[in-house]
Amino acid sequence: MSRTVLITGASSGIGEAMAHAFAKNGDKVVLTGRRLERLEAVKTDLEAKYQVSVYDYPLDVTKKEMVETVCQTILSEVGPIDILVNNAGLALGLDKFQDYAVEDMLTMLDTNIKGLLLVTRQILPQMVERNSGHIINIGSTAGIYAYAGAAVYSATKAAVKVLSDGIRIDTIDKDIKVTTLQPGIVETPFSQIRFHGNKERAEQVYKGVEALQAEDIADVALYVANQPRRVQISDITIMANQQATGFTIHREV
Ligand code: NDP
Ligand code: 8X3
Repeated sequence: MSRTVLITGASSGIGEAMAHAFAKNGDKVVLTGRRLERLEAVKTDLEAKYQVSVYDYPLDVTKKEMVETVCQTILSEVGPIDILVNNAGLALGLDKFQDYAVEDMLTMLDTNIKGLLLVTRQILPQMVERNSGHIINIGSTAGIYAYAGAAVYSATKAAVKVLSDGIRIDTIDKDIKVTTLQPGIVETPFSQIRFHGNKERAEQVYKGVEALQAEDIADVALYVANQPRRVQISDITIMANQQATGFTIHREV
């Protein structure tokens, strides 16, 4: 049966790949993100490839009023959301905590934690009311293993895991699943964003290692979403073959 899947951060990387995976599966997808032109391009691509309805709504998850308005508009224009994928997120910088740009720290908190909880707060009540739904939150191996220069990013992803656990407890008497998906190193525009557009530095992150691809994470998200009613995958960690912890990576140079 076709479901309606709302994805935050669907304009790029893992979110875009998940939009393809769900659309290919026959699900309706609702794409959100800040860059409307990117959302439109993804929508056009999906509509050309798959026979499904695709919607797009510009949304900055850090803006409280915008989150409220856009989520309520989606619920009234598209209808109930069966699967919410909280994927929008970012790392900014890779510096010692004592040297960190404060603005970058706050943007990570606002996007990765505040954004996730604001969107979920808007979408979850209709799942509770309908006694049906699945929330898939994108954490990271960074939330399990802290690493140098990433104290705040790691803390935000640890918070994603704990928020997921708390929401699972609060909805335990409802037919609602909550999953934390924790990817390791995935080759996406993530590192370019982290290094404020420095392409050369971003390329170094993936040098000598066969990094995960966005499609690998999308496959896992679809697997998690396609389990029978009795199965709830609470947490799932996906590492690259040459990765042992967040930053313990064997590189062939
Ligand atoms: P990308 O940079 O390709 O994608 C990030 C997405 O988040 C974009 O679609 C971006 O859209 C969106 N986004 C960022 N800020 C906001 C905001 N304020 N409001 C709404 N959307 C926003 O990176 P990835 O695909 O790699 O990252 C996706 C998720 O996966 C993130 O949560 C990241 O932390 C996590 N992750 C990534 C890993 C990796 O190695 N790449 C590993 C583990 C987890 P737009 O700019 O249009 O708003
Ligand atoms: C993003 C991947 O390796 O920077 O979560 O933690 S990493």
